[in-house]
Amino acid sequence: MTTTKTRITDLLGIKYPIFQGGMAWIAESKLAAAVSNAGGLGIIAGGSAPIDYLREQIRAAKSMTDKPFGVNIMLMSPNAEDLAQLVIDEGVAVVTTGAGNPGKFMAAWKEAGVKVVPVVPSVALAKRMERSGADAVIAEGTESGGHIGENTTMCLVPQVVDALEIPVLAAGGIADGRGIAASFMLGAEGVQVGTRFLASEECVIHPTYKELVIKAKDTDSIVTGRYTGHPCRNVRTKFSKKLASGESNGSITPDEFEQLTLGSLRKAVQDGNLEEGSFLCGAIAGMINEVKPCKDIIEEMFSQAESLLSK
Ligand code: TUI
Repeated sequence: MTTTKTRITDLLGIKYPIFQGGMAWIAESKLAAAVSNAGGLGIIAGGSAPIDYLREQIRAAKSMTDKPFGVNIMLMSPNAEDLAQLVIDEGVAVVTTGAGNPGKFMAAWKEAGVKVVPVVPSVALAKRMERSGADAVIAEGTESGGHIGENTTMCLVPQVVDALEIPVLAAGGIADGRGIAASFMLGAEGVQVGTRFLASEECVIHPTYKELVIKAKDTDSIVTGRYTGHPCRNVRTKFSKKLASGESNGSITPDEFEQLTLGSLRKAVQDGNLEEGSFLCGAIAGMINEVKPCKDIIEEMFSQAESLLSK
């Protein structure tokens, strides 16, 4: 078995079937271009950023790479509708979506020739996405950073693979070649990786954020906000522990929780603010111990996966 020629590499004309996660506030043009130049699919995160900023980011990425890259649309964002149109206007090759059902945009994207790869946390949504014309799906397990579903990568990926004809990428808990090899054993034809790229040279987050990822142990990610309906996995810090205990003992109401976390991702990414910042990261952070260039990360991951799968 080879990990470097799949329906995903054929579909997108990329060397390695690896997407860089569309991490809000984090995944901008420099990171996306570095991943695309290394042979993966770099992705610019829409998050809740203004459209003019995102147009600049897309154009900046075009100036830094002649390879395909994607844009992630966070469907709960108020900018989702405008961004859905911007990717068409700018001729972006690939759209990934998160935190919702992108069904209403699908026809316009397909007509414009944009490849559509939604993130799905369940078999039911995966099937709906296939029916509405998705080119592939990303089955994302609860090991992922940020906003998560409940099912694990190990359980979700093979069930989505069995239910669909289109190719499936695995996400959640993948940060080395063993994770890629395991994903392929589950039937995936590619992977999406977020947390590993936080600790890349090209990732522009505050040094405190990178240090938290590098220093994290296996037990250092926690999920907060389940009671708001938007559970988020992040690094265990004084702030996230305060949120978690307020959530479990009832001293913070869901409304107060929303107020406390409003803007908290920006405070983590730009200011490294340990008092009020949410440092989103996946459960695999404990395995990441070194900052490297994206190219080295990707090449080492695939070389390890190939060697494991050839045994
Ligand atoms: O979207 C993510 N990860 C994210 S988004 C984000 S920003 C945010 N800010 C405030 C509240 C929530 C998020 C930080 N991290 N990953 C992809 C993902 N999509 N995970 C789970 C889902 C998902 C959940 C429900 C996708 C579809 C879905 O559908 C529900 C429906 O409408 O059927």
